[in-house]
Parts: sequence; structure tokens; C-alpha cells
Amino acid sequence: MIVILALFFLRFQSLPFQNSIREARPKVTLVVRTASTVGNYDYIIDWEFQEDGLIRVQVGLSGMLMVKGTHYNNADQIPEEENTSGPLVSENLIGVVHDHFVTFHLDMDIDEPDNSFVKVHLVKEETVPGESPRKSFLRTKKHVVKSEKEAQIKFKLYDPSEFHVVNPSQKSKIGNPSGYKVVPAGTAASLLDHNDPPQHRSAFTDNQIWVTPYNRSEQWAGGLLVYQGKGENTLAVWSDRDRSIENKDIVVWYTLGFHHVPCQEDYPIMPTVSSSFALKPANFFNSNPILHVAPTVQKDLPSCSARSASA
Ligand SMILES: *[C@@H]1O[C@H](CO)[C@@H](O)[C@H](O)[C@H]1NC(C)=O
Ligand SMILES: *[C@@H]1O[C@H](CO)[C@@H](O)[C@H](O)[C@H]1NC(C)=O
Ligand SMILES: [Cu+2]
Repeated sequence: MIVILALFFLRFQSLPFQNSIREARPKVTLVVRTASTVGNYDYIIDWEFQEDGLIRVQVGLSGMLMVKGTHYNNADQIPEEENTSGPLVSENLIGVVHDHFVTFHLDMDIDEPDNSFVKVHLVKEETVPGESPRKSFLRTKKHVVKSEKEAQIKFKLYDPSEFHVVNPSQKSKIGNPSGYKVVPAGTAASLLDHNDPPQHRSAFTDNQIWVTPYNRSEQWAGGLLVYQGKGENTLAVWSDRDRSIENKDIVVWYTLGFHHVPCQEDYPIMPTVSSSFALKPANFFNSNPILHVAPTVQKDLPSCSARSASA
């Protein structure tokens, strides 16, 4: 009942303004797609460039599930304490629990190469007792990160920060440094022991964000020769040098991960699972850049239809 009343209220409110809506813009996005086959999976990576300045990176995974044989052919037969390494997904087949990680090397140059990485920490402040019926409010504390170790970032839902890359010498007309922020979305952290050999090599999954000074020899988060490596040349080793990253040509590393607990639908070929993150302008434009985009007219938009596709 409350919902219906609220809808009615919004509808009523919008009536007097109806005549002032003159135009709308269709959303136009440039998508740059790569599809790579790595082992038993296909990774579809889309870079979506939007007219509002947002760059969204979408990662989709599909492929042939990693399975191993078992003598069980029904879930009821498996004792609870048995370490099967995954659920039964078909008769005599266990879908092994595993992870996928995709680490992005983002060589950020906001207006010029020299940039700083800023943590915008959201903090709860408490009101003075008796001063207000309100107990708490939010504010932000900005911290310009000085060196690499401070930029080894693990996400925390209850102690959040935004992660901005700014050009301290390029200010907007009202004095904010020009910037873009990294906007995380669904991701995962490695749960393996740090001293596990695979985790030595994939130590770049120890954090979700890292920032390093640009170095041409530090391009591959797992090192150049991953399979032959023992983890001596990974992002974690470089970052532990704790070099200065303030007002420098910096690289932001973002790791997008998936824990994969297989189910029956993933076998024999799994439907695509996706996740994403975004790079969003933060004081890079003086106002919403969409307002400067010319209205699109129908003839500028060759759109697909069943007829044109078959012609
Ligand atoms: C499963 O693994 C745990 C930990 O290693 C071990 O204590 C337990 O005995 C194992 N269970 C079976 C049935 O092998
Ligand atoms: C650049 O990277 C290589 C490989 O990690 C390293 O040996 C070298 O010291 C780095 N240079 C600087 C200036 O950090
Ligand atoms: Cu998987």
C-alpha cells in the first residue's frame, strides 16, 4: 500500500514539469572487446567507454569446467567429513573448487604522467551527546599516499575508502585536482596460505589494489616467466621496495577475482559469469560531460534490425 501511494505521489509531482522535457540522449558506448582462450576457459574482456567519461571494464568467463573423477555417483554417498575438493556435478565427477584472478595494469596518466594516489577514507563522526538527536554523521578524510606499501589495499566493507588518481598540478576552475577514481565491484581475495608455492607466484592477489612507480620491466604481475618462477619477480616483491609514488608516473594494479564453487549447470560447459570495475571521472570535467554531447538524431545511429542483419 505504501509503495502504491509513493508512486502516485511521484506521478503527481511530475505532471507540471512534463512540458519542459524537450530531449533525451540515447546511451552510446564504445566497446573494445578482447577474447582470449587461456587453458580450459575463455576470458571476454570488454572496455566500455561511455559518453559521461566512465570507463567500465567487464570480464566474462566461460569454458570447460575443471573436473576430476570419483567413485561416487550420488551426493548422498559422500560422507560429510570427506575432503572431496568440490561438489559432485555429475555421476563420478567432482567439480574442483578453484579461483580465477585477472589483474589489470592501469598506467594512469590523468592530464599528464605525474599523478598521485589518494585514499578518500569515509569516517563516521559522532555528535556531542545532548547536542542533537542525531548520533553520527559521515565525512571524508583525504590521504595522499606517499609510498608503495601504503598502497597495498584490501577492501573493507565496514571501513571504506574511495581510491582516486589525481594530478595535483591540474586544478579545476573551483580548485579540485583533476582525477579519476577506481570503482571496485564484485571481486575475491585468495584464501591460500601465503607460503603455499602457488600463492608465492600469484602473490599479486594478496591485495586488490597496488600502486607502483612506472617501470618498463615491471609489466606482468606474476613476473615474466610465471611457470618457471618461484615468486621472486611478482608485483608483491616490487611493491615491498616501498618506492615513492607521490606526484610520479604511477601504475595502478586492480585485481578482479572469482571463487568458483561449481554446480551441476557448470557441466559440461559453463554459462558465462561476469564481474567488472570502473574508472570514473572525479573532478576531471567541470560538470556532467553528457551535457556537452550533441543530441543524437536517428540517422546518425545505424541500428541493427532483423532485416538489415539478414540482408
Ligand atoms: C580431511 O582433512 C582434514 C584436514 O587435513 C583431516 O583432519 C581429515 O582427517 C580429512 N578427512 C578425511 C576423511 O580424509
Ligand atoms: C625496475 O624494475 C626492475 C625489475 O623489477 C628492477 O630491477 C629495477 O630496480 C626497477 N627500477 C627502479 C628504478 O625501481
Ligand atoms: Cu572456474
